[in-house]
Amino acid sequence: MAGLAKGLGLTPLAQAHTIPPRMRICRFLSADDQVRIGLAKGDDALLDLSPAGIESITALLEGGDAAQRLANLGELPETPLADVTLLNPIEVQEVWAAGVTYLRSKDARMEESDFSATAYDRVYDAARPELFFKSLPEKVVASGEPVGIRTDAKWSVPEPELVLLINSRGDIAGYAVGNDMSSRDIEGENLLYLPQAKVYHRSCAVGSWVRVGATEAEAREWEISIQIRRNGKTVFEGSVGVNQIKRGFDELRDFMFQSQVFPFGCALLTGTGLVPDDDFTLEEEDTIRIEISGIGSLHNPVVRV
Ligand code: DO4
Ligand code: MG
Repeated sequence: MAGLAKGLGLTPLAQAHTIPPRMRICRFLSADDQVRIGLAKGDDALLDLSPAGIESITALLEGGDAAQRLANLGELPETPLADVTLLNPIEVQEVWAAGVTYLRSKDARMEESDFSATAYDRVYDAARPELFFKSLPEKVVASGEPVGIRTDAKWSVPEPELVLLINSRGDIAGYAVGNDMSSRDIEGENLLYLPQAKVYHRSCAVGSWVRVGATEAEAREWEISIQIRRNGKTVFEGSVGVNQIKRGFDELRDFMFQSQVFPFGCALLTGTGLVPDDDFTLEEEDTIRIEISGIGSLHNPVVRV
């Protein structure tokens, strides 16, 4: 073990570690350029899970109770976060998104659109939620990488959202921080343009931490916050409680799995409750920082794509 840790450029721990109550895992690039899975140790370090045979987030989430498995590990090598690169945690999962799950999202969309306004009103109250495909896993942007605003859009916003990581059996096995980048003028012009407003180069960011072992009741106590900075100044900030989401997580999961299979599970962005005022649009070189209190933060600069 000590030899393996040394070979990886990591410091072996003298004693078995104590698992933190806020159990968070990540995918990271080690100092020797290997993709590995890590368990957060406080805010500044991680434990490398490869000596415990944990080589993917997908396998851990598929295996059943990830938190229980992580609580029963022995001694593991520790490394400072400053020495590694954190990667996007979505390995092979399709990424989907729910919409109009917060009142603020419904109201803002009704204002931005003309003849399709009633669609938002109706779906907010309907039994069936709005669910749409958002991204292939390999196109998801990691924390630190640029998110995109479309060249042909005039009104672009980030959508800070809680992400559910659901395994192939439909268990909600983890939670992450996501950004459902959107072109409001394109969506507002005609609802049939939604895929163009939502699915384009660099339009989906997720990262870096996956919180495991939390119930929906715990997640509903978290706060989602956003800060957008431009030329050294904050140009938009806001926060909303996860408890403002209208639909239950199981309800969203059940519709996701209705007449559908996800062989490796899926990721589901659960909708936004934070929409800037109508005179706000993102600009190139803005920076976006999204934080969810129970998970961590996602930060991305903005580029035109
Ligand atoms: O109906 C369009 C998309 C809604 C959405 O992405 C959201 O509410 O977060
Ligand atoms: Mg959204």
